[in-house]
Amino acid sequence: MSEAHTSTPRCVALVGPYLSGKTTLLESLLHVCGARSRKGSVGDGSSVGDTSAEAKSRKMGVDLNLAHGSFMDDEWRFIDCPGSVELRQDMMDALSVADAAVVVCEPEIERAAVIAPVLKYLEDAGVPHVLFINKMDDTENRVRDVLAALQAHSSLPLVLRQVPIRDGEDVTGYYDLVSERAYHYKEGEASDLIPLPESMTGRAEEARAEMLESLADFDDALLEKLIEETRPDKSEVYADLAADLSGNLIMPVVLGAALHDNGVHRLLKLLRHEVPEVAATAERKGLGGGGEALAQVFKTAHVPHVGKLSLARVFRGRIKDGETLNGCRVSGLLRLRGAETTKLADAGAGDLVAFGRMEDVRAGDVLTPSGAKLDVLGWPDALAPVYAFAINTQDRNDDVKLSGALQKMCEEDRALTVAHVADTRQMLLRGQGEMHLSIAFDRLASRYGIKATRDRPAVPYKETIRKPAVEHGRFKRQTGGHGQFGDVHIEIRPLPRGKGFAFEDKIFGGHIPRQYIPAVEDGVKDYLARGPLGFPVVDVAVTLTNGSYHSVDSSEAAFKQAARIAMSEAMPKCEPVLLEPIAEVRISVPSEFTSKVNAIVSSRRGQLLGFDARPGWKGWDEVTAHMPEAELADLIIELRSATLGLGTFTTRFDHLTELMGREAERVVQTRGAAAQ
Ligand SMILES: Nc1nc2c(ncn2[C@@H]2O[C@H](COP(=O)(O)OP(=O)(O)OP(=O)(O)O)[C@@H](O)[C@H]2O)c(=O)[nH]1
Ligand SMILES: [Mg+2]
Repeated sequence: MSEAHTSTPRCVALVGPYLSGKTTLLESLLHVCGARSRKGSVGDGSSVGDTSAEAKSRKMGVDLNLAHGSFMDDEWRFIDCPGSVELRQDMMDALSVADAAVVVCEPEIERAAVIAPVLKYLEDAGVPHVLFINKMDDTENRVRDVLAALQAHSSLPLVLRQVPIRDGEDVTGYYDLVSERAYHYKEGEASDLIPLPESMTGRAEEARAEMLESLADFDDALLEKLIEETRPDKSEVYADLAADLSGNLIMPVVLGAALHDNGVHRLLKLLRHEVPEVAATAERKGLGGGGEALAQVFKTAHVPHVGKLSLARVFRGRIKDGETLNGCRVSGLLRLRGAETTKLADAGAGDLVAFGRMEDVRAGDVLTPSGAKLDVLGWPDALAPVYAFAINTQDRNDDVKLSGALQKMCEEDRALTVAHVADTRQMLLRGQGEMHLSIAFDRLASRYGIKATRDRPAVPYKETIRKPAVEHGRFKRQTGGHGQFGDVHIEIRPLPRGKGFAFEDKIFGGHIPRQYIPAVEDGVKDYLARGPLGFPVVDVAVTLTNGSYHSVDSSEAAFKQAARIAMSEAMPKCEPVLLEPIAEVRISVPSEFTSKVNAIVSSRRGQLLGFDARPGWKGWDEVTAHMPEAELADLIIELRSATLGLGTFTTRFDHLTELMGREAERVVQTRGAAAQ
């Protein structure tokens, strides 16, 4: 058991900011693992990942890319995650089954903050993570400056493992601070061992001392050696590095250029020695070692011609094709590599597989042969939506097809939800941003052949009244045979904001028989669904004060009609006024952007309520404001463009407020009574 590696496959997720080079790194990892004879590229569309039409047309990752390889007899499973903030859900879900993450970032200083959300998520989820600073072939920035900028966004100390060797401005190799060896990069191959250039010895020693000091913070024996100026054994340093990564005490940092395979061999070696095994990951997630076979599903994919696939990690035991898990049969056990699939007879602990046609299984489910309920593994919450489209079919005959397709797409992507809004009679597709929803929209066409249209979501305005009124409504019809007769006197008065609707019956002496009174209330409510301005009416009280009936002709329907008549006569005289929904919005941004947020809030008719440090986020603020819902539809777009894509917000309905003047006129003209 003292061996640094075992034969169980380990799983690493590639995460990090948008376009930092994760899919390129996957390609390079597979190349170094010998899993691809020719290395592909995202540039010409020949990579293992990003093969879908939606990924190719956008030149970005839109899905999880799974792949596998072996390096020095160790089995690896890779999950390359899309970097866009709008596609974070996939990353979060994939991380819940990974043994570790490689955070891929660019060697940037001004935009270093783009790494913050990923690091914060990894820290909160407790996933061990290594930082790979990519694109070292294309930078003049000094590594120590890049590191200082990145450190501001990590709670864990960044522990630099290599220093770059430069020829002029070009990075041509690196010095490994643990093995104390220098290497020269070689395109497509492992680097050559070279002597450390003399000019670098000072910097190398300094960086090595810094690394050891960071490790000594967690190892008293090492600290003593450093104080006594004894050189620690390499094996001791390696052991510390492995323990500190697994224990989420440090974030080791390596350098490279995935495009040229630079530093990738070294990265794999680091992973080989330091990434925890699946048993340790299971333990980290609260799962004991013994017991029956167990897998957790982290993603559902509906693949044309294949059907539903449940992507899962086996945490324990061995699972066979055809076996029953949670009462559902595994019909097809597959290994995925990009868009390719390979059939397997069985899969053991550590493996990353796809179970075929388990219709009742959802992402997050923990599967076992006995189906025992286990919630120890944990599962991230679905992200709350920040953007929506109202969606419709161009051809009404596609309506059933549309709801079937959306159901599948929402199952595949938990950050995507569909809701029918009764007030506005719209079907809303909600998600993480314009691009997230556009991808879904494109898929409706490319996968399901559905042409849909999209609109802005309508704001659910309401209306109320400012003055009371009394009214008499009579419905009388004589059309041969049975007639119809209902007669009511009502009083209408405004209620305070937020009180909704109240109905009171003050009939005495049987002027209207009891059985007709609910019909009067129904008639009033019917009317209130669309007031004089064209919107649902709220905050009114209606009192039935008097009336009369006919022993033969009166009916529930007649009283309902009489009530409607009384309401439609009275309400326009009650000074109807439009009510606009106001939300409480909490906007989170790095504090350097707080003043920009204040300006955005004011320009959108918002009222600032205050700002504070964002709980648990170093260097971030949370601004709270009341903002009209009408101003929130594209808030995320403006917010992201003002904050390097980092700003986010949550919102919840707070209250309704009167809307008057030009804006109210415009709403009534375009959406209300005048428009219908
Ligand atoms: N110069 C240079 N360019 C690179 C390197 N690695 C990746 N790139 C380029 O960076 C761009 C993005 O690469 P991807 O691999 O698609 O990045 P990604 O992180 O997977 O992107 P998303 O999944 O969309 O977040 C491409 O144009 C790559 O060619 C590198 O090491 N050096
Ligand atoms: Mg990618």
